[in-house]
Amino acid sequence: MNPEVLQQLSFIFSQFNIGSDFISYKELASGHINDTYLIATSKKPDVILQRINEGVFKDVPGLIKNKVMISEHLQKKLSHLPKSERDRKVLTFIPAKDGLPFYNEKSGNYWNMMVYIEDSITYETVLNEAIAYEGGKLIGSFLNLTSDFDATLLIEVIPKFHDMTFRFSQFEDALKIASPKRLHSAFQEIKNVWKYKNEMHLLQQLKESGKLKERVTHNDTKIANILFDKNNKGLCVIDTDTVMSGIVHYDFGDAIRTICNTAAEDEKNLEKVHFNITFYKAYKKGFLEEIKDNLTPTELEHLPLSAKTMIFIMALRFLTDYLNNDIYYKTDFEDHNLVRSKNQFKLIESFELQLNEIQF
Ligand code: GN1
Ligand code: MG
Repeated sequence: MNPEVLQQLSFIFSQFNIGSDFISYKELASGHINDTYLIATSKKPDVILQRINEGVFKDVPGLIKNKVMISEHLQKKLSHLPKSERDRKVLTFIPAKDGLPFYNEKSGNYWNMMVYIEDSITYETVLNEAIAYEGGKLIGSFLNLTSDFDATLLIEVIPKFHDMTFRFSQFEDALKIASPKRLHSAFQEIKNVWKYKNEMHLLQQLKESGKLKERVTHNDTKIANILFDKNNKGLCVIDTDTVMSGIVHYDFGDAIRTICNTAAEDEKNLEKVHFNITFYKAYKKGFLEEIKDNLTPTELEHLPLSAKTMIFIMALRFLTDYLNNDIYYKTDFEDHNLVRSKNQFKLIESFELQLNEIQF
């Protein structure tokens, strides 16, 4: 443990209303935006302390209010379950000593604390069909249970987050300022962006014309944000930072982006990157079992397109950040964002080769 980090975390910990002592910390480094730590405490439960990136999120108190409201809603919807079970299926936020659901350091950093769900597992890639199926059930159930929550009560934490036109305009701005070196390295990916442009705006057009209903969506449904228990049963959807109003396609598609990728989203060896159709079918089965009655025929019809669209939007965003010299996502090496973008484009290619099977 780094002594400075230890000192900072134990101080932040002491600002929260929790009747136990700080023992040790471990960084959980899977996210690309926030800093997340698992804190071992003297009395159970252990907790998660998270510093929210206020460069990315402009209204952190609003974001935390969103998360707390959604957790409270889910807790009510699952009130028939014993508390011990409910507490493993829904995130519980712990307030600070002043009663606020976060602690704001003098330096401006915002922290929030959650109960750590014991004996839970996360994956970066899916190992088998059963996990894909459970992932689908959990995302479907999240959407189903939040479908009666008034999405207009949620603030838009990142305006136009999944808006394709907006992501294209950011990409075009990046093209203007990118270095010749990076433009050259990303030549093929830039060409790909233009190739898919029209098709990748279809969902947004349907949304804008009112044909796809807006509702509460999670907006970051990658596999790493799904907790499983020791028997690989889906437990809880975590990282609710980006819950906002959206369309089911965002969550259906973004989950597939990682669940059906045979490699991690930043695997460099593209030969390892394939779209796993068996996992797609298993995921879709689980998803529909939970939410089918809550979907319109138009929503259903466009689920396959949502997979391609969400893979594409991440390819585009990683590429844009690469052209901007890595100002948004955390990166571990020089071309990390380019690797991520290439990986997502390879996944789209593999998706396209299997489209006939995916549509049915
Ligand atoms: C970011 O930080 P993390 O891993 O929760 C990003 C998502 C991307 C994801 C790609 C606020 O999420 O949109 O899908 O990286 N979150 C934000 O792994 O931009
Ligand atoms: Mg996130």
